[in-house]
Amino acid sequence: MKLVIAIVNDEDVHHLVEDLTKGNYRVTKLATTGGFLKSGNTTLLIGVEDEEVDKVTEIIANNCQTRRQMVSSPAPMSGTSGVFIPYPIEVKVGGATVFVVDVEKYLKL
Ligand code: 2BA
Repeated sequence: MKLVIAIVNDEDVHHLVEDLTKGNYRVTKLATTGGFLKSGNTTLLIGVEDEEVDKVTEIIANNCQTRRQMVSSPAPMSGTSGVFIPYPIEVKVGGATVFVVDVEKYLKL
């Protein structure tokens, strides 16, 4: 058995969870925050049999879009002044960041 951990954009979650539950997959949804943008995203935990992993990642890929987001980043004004000025940088976020890990035990007690 595998645990699929998918970090996705909040805007994609609704349709994604709908498609996963339609496919009879069990999903746990966690409200999370990205360390870089410090804005909300959603982490889904999906426990599946090994042979289902490809189907689950396909559903995730079909529902998650890549987005470009502007973020304000501090930069030193001069090397030694210690003064920082913010400047905008563009980052590409998603579609989804997915980890697939082995499950040692799956218990329902
Ligand atoms: P954030 O950490 O808020 O990152 C949002 C986006 O900012 C990232 O998109 C990436 O394009 C950019 N980014 C992140 N760290 C950066 C850095 N040090 N320098 C320049 N750009 C940087 P994604 O890669 O699609 O990641 C989306 C979210 O997925 C992340 O939100 C984080 O919550 C999670 N994530 C991504 N990779 C991860 C990893 N290896 N471990 C744990 N969480 C991860």
